[in-house]
Amino acid sequence: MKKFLNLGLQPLANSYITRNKLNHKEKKFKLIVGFNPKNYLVSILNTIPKEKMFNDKYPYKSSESLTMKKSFKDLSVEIKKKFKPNLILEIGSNDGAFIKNFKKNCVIGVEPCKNLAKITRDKGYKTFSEYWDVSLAKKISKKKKIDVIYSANTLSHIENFSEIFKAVNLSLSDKGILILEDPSLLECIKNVAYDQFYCEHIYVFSAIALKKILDKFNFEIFDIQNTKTHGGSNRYFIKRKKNSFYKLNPNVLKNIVVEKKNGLHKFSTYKRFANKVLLSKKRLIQVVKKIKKNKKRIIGYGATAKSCTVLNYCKINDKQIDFFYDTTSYKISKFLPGSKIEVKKYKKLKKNVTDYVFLGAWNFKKEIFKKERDFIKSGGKFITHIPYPKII
Ligand code: DWN
Repeated sequence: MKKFLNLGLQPLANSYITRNKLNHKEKKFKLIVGFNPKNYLVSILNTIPKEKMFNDKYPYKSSESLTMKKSFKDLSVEIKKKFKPNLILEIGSNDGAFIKNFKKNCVIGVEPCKNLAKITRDKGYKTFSEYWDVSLAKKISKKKKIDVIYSANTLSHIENFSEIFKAVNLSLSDKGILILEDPSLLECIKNVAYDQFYCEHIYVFSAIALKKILDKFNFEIFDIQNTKTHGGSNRYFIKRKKNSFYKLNPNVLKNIVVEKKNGLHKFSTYKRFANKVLLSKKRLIQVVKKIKKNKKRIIGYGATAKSCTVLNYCKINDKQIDFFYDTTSYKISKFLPGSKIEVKKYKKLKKNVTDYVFLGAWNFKKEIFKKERDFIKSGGKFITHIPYPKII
């Protein structure tokens, strides 16, 4: 593993602090990112035990954004039409944004965060509140095999691939397929989106890396869709190698060629990225400093896990950003880890409240700008660091 980026000491990204614990010392961990020239994997070097992050108080809910709800709905329509599955399973079903698009008797959720699993179970969806592994796969697929396994923004959080793919192989029907969706490394590099790296994101995948991993477990990618969600993601359609039912789509080779053209197989690409990250940090600090010099207020929008990386790396705290607005009930009245900026219940933006808004949820820029068009019309400004720090 060759290190290329040091994002400093970081707290756990989703460990929002309650007011009574504000003065407690937070645990921080080195956030260093590396590249493996053998299998092209880009990953963080110090991993945190999963139980410390995905527990009974996990604060992130996929259904907080219309963009994600629509994306999951559209995909469910496509899956029903193309693959006509009798049984679907989602690994990391979160609050049910995907599974709710299927009939209750043909979908299963797997969600280790108990507070989230309870949401879907209470709505009548079969949900296993466990980590996806071989023993769970055996239990679930004993009587009936699964036709489609879907997993969005989850494989990037799991260190041990071997357990995952063994469990997938055990539970899929003969023609069964796996669909994986995660942020695209190519988009991350192009957008200097260094905030895709935090404790939960052990990996940011490229197609060339995933291909090598899958090869080891006798799986292969037969189609790739490039989606706009989470700042640019890849949706990989995967089958067992021996399954000849699905033809190889030319998109697979196209993606591989583009990734190689952009140097994702070379360490020098990541060194260049690290230099751009350093420039991004310097520029964001300058932008914020200038606004504060003019005695203007800044608030944040979308208390994301990604913001945790940016704020802690750039050493921006409650002296610069007064508070964050967020719609997620679990985050409200708590404080962002490290920077200790308060999260307040979302209210429509008003120019008399703030002049500048730091876009923590930059991946939902389109949705947020639509919602806040009155603020923008009245002269309100956003600060974004993607692809480079600027005021918009
Ligand atoms: O992989 C992960 C992704 C999918 O979700 C997890 N490890 C954790 C989490 O990362 P994140 O916090 O960076 O994700 P989002 O989806 O960028 O978070 C958006 C945040 O912004 C949520 O807290 C909801 C909030 N929000 C809001 O307050 N108003 C979002 C929208 C669209 C809004 O209008």
